[in-house]
Amino acid sequence: CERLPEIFNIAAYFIEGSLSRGHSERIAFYYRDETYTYRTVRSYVRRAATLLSELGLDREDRIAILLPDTPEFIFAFWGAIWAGAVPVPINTACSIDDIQYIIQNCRAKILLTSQEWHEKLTLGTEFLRDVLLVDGETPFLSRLDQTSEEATPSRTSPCEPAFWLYTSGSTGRPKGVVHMHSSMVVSAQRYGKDIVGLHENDITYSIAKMPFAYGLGNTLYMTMAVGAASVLSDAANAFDIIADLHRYQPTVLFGVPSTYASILAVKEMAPLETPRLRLCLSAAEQLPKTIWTRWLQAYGYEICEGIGTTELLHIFLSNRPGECQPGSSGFPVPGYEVEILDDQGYPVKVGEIGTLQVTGKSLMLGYWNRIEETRKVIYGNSIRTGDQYQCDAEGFFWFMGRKDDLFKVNGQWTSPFEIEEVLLQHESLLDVAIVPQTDAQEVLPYVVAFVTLKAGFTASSELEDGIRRFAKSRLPHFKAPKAIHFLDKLPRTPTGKIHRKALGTKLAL
Ligand code: 3SK
Repeated sequence: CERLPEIFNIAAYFIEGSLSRGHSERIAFYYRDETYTYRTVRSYVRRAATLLSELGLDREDRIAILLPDTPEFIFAFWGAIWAGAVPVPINTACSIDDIQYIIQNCRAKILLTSQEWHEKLTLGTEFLRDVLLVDGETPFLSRLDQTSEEATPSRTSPCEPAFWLYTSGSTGRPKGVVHMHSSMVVSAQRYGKDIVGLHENDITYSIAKMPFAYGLGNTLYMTMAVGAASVLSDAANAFDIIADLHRYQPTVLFGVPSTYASILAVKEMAPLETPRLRLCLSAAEQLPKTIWTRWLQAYGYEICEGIGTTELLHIFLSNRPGECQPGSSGFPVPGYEVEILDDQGYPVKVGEIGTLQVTGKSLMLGYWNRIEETRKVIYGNSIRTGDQYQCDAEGFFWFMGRKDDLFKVNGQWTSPFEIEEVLLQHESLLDVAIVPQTDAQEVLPYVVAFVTLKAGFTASSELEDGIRRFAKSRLPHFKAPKAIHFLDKLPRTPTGKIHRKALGTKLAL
């Protein structure tokens, strides 16, 4: 745990800190046509703390927040922490089944959501005492308007639970990742200030939403740590995102690879005009070099790629602005020690593939009520992320896939990314996912591609042949896909990563 005073409340630290640093009249966030200053945020956060306490939310009790990125999300999140309780944001992109599981699993005493979501849920009453709605007869905001703002922050400690984030693996139920009050201080300093160089004149725009650790940092607390502003948006496609970028003119764009690809795909129809943008970043998934290069050619910005995990709260490996190595995850963020280990736990040699182990002070306390899974990944102060990496002689880290993503073809370990990278250079392809396939006749695995097409292209056997020929001319023959399946959309997890397991299942059907 980071060295901080014995009594430490992260909500008070950021919110009172922003006022004492002279940011009270600065804009903290933009939402639709509204702006919220740091002073207004403090007022609503204190009111939320009072209201939640009055409703019986005690220290360490959980409040589930099932909302898109909105002011209510922010007030409830910080208000709960201010009161010593523990907010649990839930991604509205999760399945209903997982949402209900999370509300039950975290034993939320209060749920904050909208009428529409509430009607979709069948909620148990074992733990849940109250449901607060952001709309309807007595919306949450109007209740806050009627509440006093006198609450003093709960006297929490830096190492006690402050908030949870649920992470979905490719199998099994989502796991509740328990984070301490100190974790955000570490990520805001190490990544937000040291790498991104956030400062008070920045306006950030994040594609990832706040219930995802990447979005939480980009939109909520990294900006707050420096008195910057962020945009709360629910833009769902490239055109809406471009409209937002024009409207708010952010200086920092926290993207994900599929968004960069889809903005590029409509560049003739919707050119980007963002004179204030100073930095483009990417995480959550491997960014293909092709997209990196096209983005640079089209708009003149490099994309600064990094990788994080919910368990470490934010990014721990990152390229540095101005010296990006396209296709790589860069090198360790200051304050994090990153090693690549073999199956026996020894560091591998330069160029060899192994499992990533990361040590850093933003590490979670553990997975809620999942001791075996916690013990499997935590080694002292470190975590083994399950990501397969290699490091080159210059110290750049290269992601090879999750352990389950790598497969052998023709006796060679193969990463899906090297094949996806090549296919993405085909003029017709927007999105590509490679998975191995073995069928009854062919004992050895072969490569299969799932693809989506750019506007103006139609699936046909000629196009399939053309893509196959294109791949064969650029890859060893055994890595070229034997079959190509055209989809309207690739299946993605709630945090936007390609759901490779679901594609494997498609093949089995
Ligand atoms: O998936 C990532 O790369 C990521 C980045 C930042 C924070 C959290 C995550 C999972």
